Amino acid sequence: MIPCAKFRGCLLAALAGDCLGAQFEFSPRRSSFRTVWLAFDANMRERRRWPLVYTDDTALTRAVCESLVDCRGRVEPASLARSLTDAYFKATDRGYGAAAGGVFEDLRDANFADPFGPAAALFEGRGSYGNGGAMRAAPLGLIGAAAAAAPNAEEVQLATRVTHSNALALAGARLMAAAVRLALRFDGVDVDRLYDSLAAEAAAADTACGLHEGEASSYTSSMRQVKEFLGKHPASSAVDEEARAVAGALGTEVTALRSVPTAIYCALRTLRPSHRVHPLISEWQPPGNQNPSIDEAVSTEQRQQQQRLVDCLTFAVSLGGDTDTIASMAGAIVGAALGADALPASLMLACEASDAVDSLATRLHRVAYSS
Ligand code: R7I
Ligand code: MG
Ligand code: MG
Ligand code: MG
Repeated sequence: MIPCAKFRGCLLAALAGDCLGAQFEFSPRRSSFRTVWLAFDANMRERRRWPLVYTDDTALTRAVCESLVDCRGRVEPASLARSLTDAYFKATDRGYGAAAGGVFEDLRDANFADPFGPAAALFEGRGSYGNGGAMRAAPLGLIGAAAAAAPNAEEVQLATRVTHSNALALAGARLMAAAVRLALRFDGVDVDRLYDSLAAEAAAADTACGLHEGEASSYTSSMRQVKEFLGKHPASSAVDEEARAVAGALGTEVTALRSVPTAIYCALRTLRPSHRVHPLISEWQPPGNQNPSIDEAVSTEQRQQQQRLVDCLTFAVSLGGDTDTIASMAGAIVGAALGADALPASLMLACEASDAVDSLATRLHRVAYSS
């Protein structure tokens, strides 16, 4: 059985990536690793509840969880459409993609009669290739890792099609869900094996969605670039050059193809046992360590896990562009591998609704193992 702490780590780190990244989303210029880190450090030192609000990424991830819990771990498109739409109308100002609002309005106006219709009509019938399906796919990876009768890749595609029907969006969401599912079983050592499994998932997703290897628009070719970057091991002093190169090659756009492989790189980079967290962060003590009323005293090992996660989120945001989404997806993968101990209490205090996300993760875990 996958421990509940891994479900919680996944969803809480996804929340943290969204909240931390939102302050930088589509800034006109990329920020240095140091600049991003100083902002995060300040966020965690505020020591008040929820200075950081979450965006559409978390609103819809929560909605996916709610629907999965209501449907005993299954993807039911009508339930999911309703849950996503409810989340949207609860707060339409959470930074939704330009096409998303219209889909939710159409779904509501037709009383969810055709959960796939509005999304299929977008962009002259080609459907959106935005990353909005992938950004909410983590719960599908969690539930998919657990029960034998859990959502498979086809069901991930069904869940995605409620808002995104383009092949690039479907394949990206499949790959993201697979990354979370595989990260839950990561042994802490063999990142090459995790990469190989992900590359196989990318190839399967390309084939299933009709994307062709060798063309620029395939996850297979992006994953090959991920492998090249993983082989490089640049020094911490070159972190901003690394970020520039990764952002240019893999992308930081709002499209699934140019954000999901980027998030996977951020996660695998951090999970390599040889990875050294940036000196700014290895010298950092979670602020609550000086203030036990916030952070319980943590062990050396737990502090290292926390530094690793924060290093990952800082690097992801330093890539620029779609920072909330890339950091949220990278966080989901790393959080699934490391578990909830990797979340500093001071970071959880700073992120909106962390308590609600935490209990939702626990409910999802219960559902995953009760069928
Ligand atoms: O994919 P989506 O939900 O957006 C998610 C992003 C994340 O960064 C969130 O944090 C939030 O900021 O938004 O929203 P969509 O509107 O479906 O897709 C995003 C954008 O991608 C669209 O608004 C378009 O600009 C672009 N796009 C396309 N452009 C041309 N042709 C998506 N599909 C197409 C297309 O087929
Ligand atoms: Mg967002
Ligand atoms: Mg936005
Ligand atoms: Mg975004």
